[in-house]
Amino acid sequence: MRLIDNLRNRSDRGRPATTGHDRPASLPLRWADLSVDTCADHPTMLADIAARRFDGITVSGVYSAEECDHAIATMAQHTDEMTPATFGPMLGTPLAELGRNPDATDRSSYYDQADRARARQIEAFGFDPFERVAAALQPMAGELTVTTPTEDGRRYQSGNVRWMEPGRGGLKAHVGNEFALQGDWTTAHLREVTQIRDHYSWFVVLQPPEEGGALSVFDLLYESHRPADPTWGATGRNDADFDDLPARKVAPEAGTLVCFGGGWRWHRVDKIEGSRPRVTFGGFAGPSTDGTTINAWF
Ligand SMILES: O=C(O)CCC(=O)C(=O)O
Repeated sequence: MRLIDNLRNRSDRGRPATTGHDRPASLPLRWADLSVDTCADHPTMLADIAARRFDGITVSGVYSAEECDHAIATMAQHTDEMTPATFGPMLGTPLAELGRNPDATDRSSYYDQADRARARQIEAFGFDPFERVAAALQPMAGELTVTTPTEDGRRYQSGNVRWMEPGRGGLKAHVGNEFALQGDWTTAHLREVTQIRDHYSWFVVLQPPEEGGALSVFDLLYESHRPADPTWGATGRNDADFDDLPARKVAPEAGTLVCFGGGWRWHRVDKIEGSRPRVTFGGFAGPSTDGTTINAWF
């Protein structure tokens, strides 16, 4: 698999202010484009996003292009271990999948697969890729420590790798609170230790697509917007009603971290075009209930 050329300047900065529908193509959401060297200038950023005072950030330089290239080439050798999703395969199985397994009686199978996925990630990158994410977020976390929670010594999956293939529709419009607030036994321990309402969504782009595939962040909040199709099925949902809504388009180059209020702000991954999958490493995070850490999980 070939990593693509530098896609610098593909974020919405500099894009035309209107679409063919005479609607704004980008919104003045409260968003900052940072680099790993400038994160320390924003020590309250994660608290501000959690409190809905700020919408999101990009942080460039979390991985190098060579690290992304190497990781993708290595992980591509393990397609047999990947979990199918509507958009393509994933290396690492979401906690939410546990509830769909009628044989599961506890979370041990989730922790087992989290261990396997982490080992594959470390093998592919040559280091634990979440450690770099945590190091980038840490200066913006105030007194809190960015980490991954454990249950009886078993570690949650910090994030998974998503191959979003062209022609499969991207990831339909959603908002994290739709799912996070359902609260069955699969998330019972997570909810004890982590505030999952209004969680952060984060991902690092490992390979941008050729065309499309931007993260669209809409000027719509969880409480104040009902989608035309309220259900989420095996293929996601029909989100055509979002097509002409103004959105901030976030489409950074490989190695850039995106962290935003995905729990409370409607968003989607636009349809992916061209011949190359969009590949990201990502997950969710939220402040711990004891007020000491920011916990990442997937
Ligand atoms: O991986 C992505 O780009 C999508 C992230 C997302 O939609 C989410 O975390 O809710």
